[in-house]
Parts: sequence; C-alpha cells; structure tokens
Amino acid sequence: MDEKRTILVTGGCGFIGSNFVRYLLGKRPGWRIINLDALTYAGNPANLADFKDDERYIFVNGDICDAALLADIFMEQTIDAVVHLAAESHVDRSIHGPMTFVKTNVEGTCRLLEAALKSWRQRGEPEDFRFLHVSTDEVFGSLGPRGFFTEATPYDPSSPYSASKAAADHFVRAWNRTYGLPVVITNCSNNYGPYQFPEKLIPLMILNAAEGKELPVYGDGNNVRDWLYVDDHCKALLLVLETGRPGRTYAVGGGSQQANIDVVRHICRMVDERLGRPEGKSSQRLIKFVADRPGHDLRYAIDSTRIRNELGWRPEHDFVSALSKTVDWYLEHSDWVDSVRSGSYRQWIATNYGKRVGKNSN
Ligand code: NAD
Ligand code: TDX
Repeated sequence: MDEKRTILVTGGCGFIGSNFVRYLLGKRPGWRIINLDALTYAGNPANLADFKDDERYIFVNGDICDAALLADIFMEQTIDAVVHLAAESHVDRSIHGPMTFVKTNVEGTCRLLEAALKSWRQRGEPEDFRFLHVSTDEVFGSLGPRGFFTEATPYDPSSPYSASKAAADHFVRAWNRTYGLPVVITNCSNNYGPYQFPEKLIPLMILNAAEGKELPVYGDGNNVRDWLYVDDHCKALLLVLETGRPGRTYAVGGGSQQANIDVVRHICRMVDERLGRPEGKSSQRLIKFVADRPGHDLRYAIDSTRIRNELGWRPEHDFVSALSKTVDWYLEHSDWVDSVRSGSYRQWIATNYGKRVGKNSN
C-alpha cells in the first residue's frame, strides 16, 4: 500500500479507537489520521493528548450521523480508508436506553457508508480504498458450553446493542454487494487493556477492588468471554486493513476463554498483591453476586482460523500477564480515572447497580 495514506478513524477517542490511533501512528509513520469523534461520555480526547501537536493527527469533534459534516470531510480530504469504530458500545446501557444505539450504530454507519461511497465513486473507484467496519462477536448470540463462533455462524443477537451492531454489519455487506464498495468486516471478542471506560467488567472491577467497593458479579458468574488484549486487536485491524480481501469477514478472538468469576478472582489477587492486602483482608470479600443482566449471553468463543491462516495473525499476549499489565495501568493512572468518572458516570452506576440486590460470594 501507498507510503502516505489518509485514514478516517471514527470513534478514535474511545477505548479501542485511541489504542488503534496510537498503534497506527507508531507502525505507519507516513500516514495521516483524521479522528472523527462526537465525544460522548465514552470519548476522551485526553487519551490521545500526546499527539495534539503532531501534524499527522487531526481531530474533528463531530457526529457520524451528521451527513453535512461527513460530506465536508470527504470533500476536503482525500480519504484512502475508513476504520469505523464509533459506536454506543455498552450492553447494559443499551438495555436502559436502546434508541441511541439505533441512531449511532445503525443510522450513523449508513451515513458513513453513503459518504464513503460517494467519495469513492467521485475518485474513480480506486481499488485500494477500504471501509473497515469493526464489529463484535455478540452479533452471533450465545454459545452453549461447547463450540466456537466462525465467520459462517448465523446472526442471533440478544441485546439492543448486539442487534444494532448486527444491523450495521448487514448494511455494510449490502453496500459491498449492491454498490461494490470495498468493505472488510471484523467481529472480535471482548477487549481489555488501557483506556477502557470503567463501566466495563475489567476496569470496573480493578477500580472497585482498589477502592474497597463491592464487586458486582451478574448471575452466578459463570458466563464466559474470550478475552483479547487490545494491542492484539489493533494488530489484527491493521492487517485486515492492508491485506484483507474486500467483501470478506474476519473473526478475531483472543483464544482466552474465562468465566467472569475467575476474571474477578484474578483481579482481586493482583490488586491485593499491589496494595499489600493480607489474606484476611483480601478483595475477594467484596465479591457480590447480583441480579443477572436480562438476555445475558452465556458464552462467547471465537475460532480465528481464517485470520490466522489467510493473514498470518495470532494473539501475542497471554491473559494473566496482560491482565496484570492492565491492573498496573489503572492503578498508575488515577488522574485519567478521575477525569472520566464525572457526575454522569456516578449517575450511571446508580442506575445500573442501584436496584440489583446482592449476596456475598461465600
Ligand atoms: P467506546 O465506547 O470506548 O468508544 C466509542 C467511541 O465512539 C467514543 O469515543 C465515542 O465518543 C464515539 N462515538 C459514540 N457515538 C458517536 C457518534 N454518533 N459519532 C461519533 N463518535 C461517536 O467503544 P470501544 O470499546 O472502543 O469499541 C469500539 C468499537 O469496537 C465499537 O464499534 C464496538 O462495537 C466494537 N467492539 C468493542 C469490543 C470491546 O470489547 N470493547 C469488542 C468487540 C467490538
Ligand atoms: O458489573 C458487571 N458485572 C458483570 O458480571 C459488568 C459491567 C459486567 N459483568 C459481566 C457481563 C458479561 O458477561 O461481565 C461480562 C463482560 O461484561 P462487559 O464488560 O459489559 O462486556 P460485554 O457485555 O461482554 O460486551 C463487551 O464485549 C463485546 C463490550 O462492551 C462490547 O462493546 C463488545 O462488543
């Protein structure tokens, strides 16, 4: 691919987006990145503050649903590829307020597809243009105790979040089949690492354990997720962007299935070690089993054979050591933590956990 490419990244101030922008600027120093982000509660420009004065990085504060803004961006810049990460991404929030998910994840994706298609056509349909849509394994619904998701697994989403991502995936594929837009789709498993908003399981549990607050585990804690370290995901995204086949889908998994309760126990042990808590005062005593998430998928696990065999990707981080690094990052970045836990964050914690009655783990 060209030495100098201009990439439009959406949602670059969020968790995966900010890790991806940092990864890309490091791996492809000749590229320019335009980061379009609406700065919802989940978006934080401080995640990329170190690139503020870097001429390769342009931040645009705006909404992917804003067709006029998208038209301006595609007119003013020659965009060689779009990496679409902007989304409402939290399942629990989608249960409390699904319509924002429909707006951003479905309408926003279609607006972006429309703008990309128009510009691609005006530029004579360059073959190396790519629209990389970043999706989730949650579109496939729930696995039982055995088996894996592959690219061929039928869609069966359970939550308003996953239904909105499934709809977006269908539209992206439709723009490829109907209009020929060179799209690629990734469906990945749960990510973890630095800069994840502390409403998601891993950062929430690290911070609550460190602060001596309850650790709310939904249901019996036996739901399983296939954890993918965010750097491994970024590596997969760049590989798919550069070498993925247009129209193709790639399933990306960490190969690291863990029951939620085991994840929480690992975190307790790691936080106890860091804070020098003796056994009798272990964070484990803070674990509370609380009312389950409605429609809670039992298990996700990905068979990544396609991306491994066709593109040569494999995850490099093992779960326990990358989790340990993640625990250190949160404990060492209390300024970042304080800045994202605003009044609206506290409001969310009250909304989601206020009515869940808990029982202790022992
Ligand atoms: P996040 O919630 O941390 O970040 C989302 C970003 O999108 C934020 O910066 C937010 O401000 C921005 N955004 C939201 N609505 C917008 C709008 N209308 N216009 C422009 N920007 C908007 O999400 P994340 O965890 O980084 O996830 C990124 C993508 O990866 C999402 O599409 C998500 O569905 C997908 N994904 C995430 C995971 C995971 O484990 N986090 C797993 C699989 C797939
Ligand atoms: O307080 C909690 N207690 C708990 O037991 C929270 C927040 C979560 N959980 C459970 C629910 C899930 O089984 O932990 C598991 C992980 O939950 P989340 O971190 O909310 O992630 P999940 O619902 O699995 O979705 C995530 O991975 C797939 C991302 O948020 C999605 O954007 C992505 O598509």
